[in-house]
Amino acid sequence: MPDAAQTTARFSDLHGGEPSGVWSAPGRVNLIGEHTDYNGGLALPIALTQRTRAAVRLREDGLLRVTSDISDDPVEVAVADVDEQRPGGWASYVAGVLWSFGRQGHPVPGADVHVSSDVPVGAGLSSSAAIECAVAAGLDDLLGVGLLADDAGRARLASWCQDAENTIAGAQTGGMDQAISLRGQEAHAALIDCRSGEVEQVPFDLAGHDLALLVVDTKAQHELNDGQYAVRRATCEAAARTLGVGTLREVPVSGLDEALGRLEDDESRARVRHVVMEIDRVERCVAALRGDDYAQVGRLFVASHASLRDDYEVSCLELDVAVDAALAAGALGARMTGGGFGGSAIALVPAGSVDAVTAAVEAAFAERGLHAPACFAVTAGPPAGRDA
Ligand code: GAF
Repeated sequence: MPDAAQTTARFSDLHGGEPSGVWSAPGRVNLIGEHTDYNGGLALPIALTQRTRAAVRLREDGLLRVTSDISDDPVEVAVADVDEQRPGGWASYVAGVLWSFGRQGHPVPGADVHVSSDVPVGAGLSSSAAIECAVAAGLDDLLGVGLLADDAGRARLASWCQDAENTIAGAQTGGMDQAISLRGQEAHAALIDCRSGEVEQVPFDLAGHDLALLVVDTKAQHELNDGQYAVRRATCEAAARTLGVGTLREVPVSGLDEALGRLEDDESRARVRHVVMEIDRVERCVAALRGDDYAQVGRLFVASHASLRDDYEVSCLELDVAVDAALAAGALGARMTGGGFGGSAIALVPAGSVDAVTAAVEAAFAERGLHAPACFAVTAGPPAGRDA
């Protein structure tokens, strides 16, 4: 990824002068706990070492001017005009954060921003939250808000970024991605309780156990604001209303059958079954990680994928091919990660099998005439912060 000096240099080329600083924030892989965050449930993501950098300088004329390494053409919008879907496209993730700061009583007088990233875009690895959190870290520093200083502040900043994504970018996402980007820890997975907002750090050191976590970016298109994600969320919220609970988190596994019996259609039953069982799998996965039982972690990955594929119906051919090929080649477990409908899968593999599993996945894609995937091993990196 371009380092802070390169991001500064690009900023100077495109905006003139120096930025006031450079901040960065990680993408993420969710180990398990998918489509649970907006149900008040549990999720267990790691922050990646792949990061998005934002070089930022405030301006006083009410204008936001954004550039990125992907496109030199600046997007310009008056801060006062930022609104639902305006300016639209990826710049909404930047503009949305300015809007959120204003909404929280910290008006931004304008800004020049240059974004560079090595979080693959559209791969379901949370590239959008990484942009939001890098920009939020910069504004927090430059406006002297001070929320980066501790975990409670970072939790607030994460909720402002989520507000930006929900309201300005138009994706009704649940908050896991912003939480891990701001609150993750190196060499740890974060057990996020999306009801209480609490985060518990769980040691995550695969190398010490001769294991690796392989990401398969399927290159299948993934969009969270195309309607399907919002439909899943709405179905869960309607089911919670029918069951008389605030969120599906309140349905215990022991009461699942009774709850399912009170729902009227098979689709709602399948969605609720996924959510309730997935929250339980997160708890079991944390116990397995703490007990160094990686065979069990693998089994839970497999069960999670089957549930997302069959009950939640958010998988796709490419994700299923990646998971099946990885398992056939010796992975302990594999599953889609993130929102689904494309994006990435993960596989827990013996460290010595990374190349063999990669080759098997690539061969399976080639056999089916699918776009070549990108496979790479990942580790848990640090959260958002200032780079320069
Ligand atoms: C996307 C969303 F942004 C998250 O909030 C979460 O719901 C996830 O899909 C599914 O677990 O990444």
